[in-house]
Amino acid sequence: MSDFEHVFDRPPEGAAADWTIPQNWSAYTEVEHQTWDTLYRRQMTILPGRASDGFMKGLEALDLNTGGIPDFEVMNPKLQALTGWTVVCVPGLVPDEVFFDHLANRRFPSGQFIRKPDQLDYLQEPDIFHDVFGHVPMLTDPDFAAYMEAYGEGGQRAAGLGMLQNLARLYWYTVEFGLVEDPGGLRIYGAGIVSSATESVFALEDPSPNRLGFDLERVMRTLYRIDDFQQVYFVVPSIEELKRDTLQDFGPIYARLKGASDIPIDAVLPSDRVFTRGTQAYAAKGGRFAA
Ligand code: HBI
Ligand code: FE
Repeated sequence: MSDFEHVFDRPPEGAAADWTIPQNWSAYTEVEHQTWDTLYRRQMTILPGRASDGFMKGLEALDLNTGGIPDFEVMNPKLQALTGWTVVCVPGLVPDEVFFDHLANRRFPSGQFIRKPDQLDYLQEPDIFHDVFGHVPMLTDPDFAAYMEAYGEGGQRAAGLGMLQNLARLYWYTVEFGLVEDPGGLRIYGAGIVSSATESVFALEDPSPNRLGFDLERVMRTLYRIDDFQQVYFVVPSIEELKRDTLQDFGPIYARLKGASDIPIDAVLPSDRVFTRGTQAYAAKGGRFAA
């Protein structure tokens, strides 16, 4: 991650001890506001019928389409009234323990910067569009709100037990890249998907990836990739069930995981509930780096 621009060893100049910085909303340029509007409008042509009911409802409740990058002083009171969550600004990726402490206190850390106009389609670092458009709508759902708080508390504990790698996989395959079975069919709710025009389509419609039923221990053993579309997506029956599955004591699970092997990214196991057995053609051809 050392090639990331927005990553620091300690709070940079101007940041508080908890790594937060002011949003400084009035300093965003016209081009930066236009970048938000472009990305927002593009997702709104793609997400209806693909994003989960919960995400679409949250997006509407937050009213993030008032023109340009949302002002947190306007957005936060709406979010706080719904679930007690607020969004704070950070300079970029923050250390794990700082990240978990914010989540455990129902504060979601968002990047302050927005991508450059030549990075509309892809960047690895979380910017304010990914963090706010992608993550914040689901935080208006009371079950998801409770899950994320518990994740922050669990992160602090997992770090102490040396199990962070396993817990990070849970975050990846739910919060970032999760699918849910809505009454209308399979839908996306993961922030990494809903904030990406191309992955919003790929995750649901491409024949390449596996789509498998969510199983907590299975997910915690599964490798993932950070540089391209996922090769497997996990489907939860509902966000309420995700919350129930994860509000248990992970102690016994961690004890079992210590002796368990990692599961390859493209594996389909006999015990998996298979929604789609993918062809893996996209990854086999070299993914985003294909000639
Ligand atoms: N910092 N700002 C920010 N956003 C993240 O998503 C984030 C982070 N620091 C650490 C982290 N995520 C992950 O390492 C944990 O989910 C394990
Ligand atoms: Fe994210």
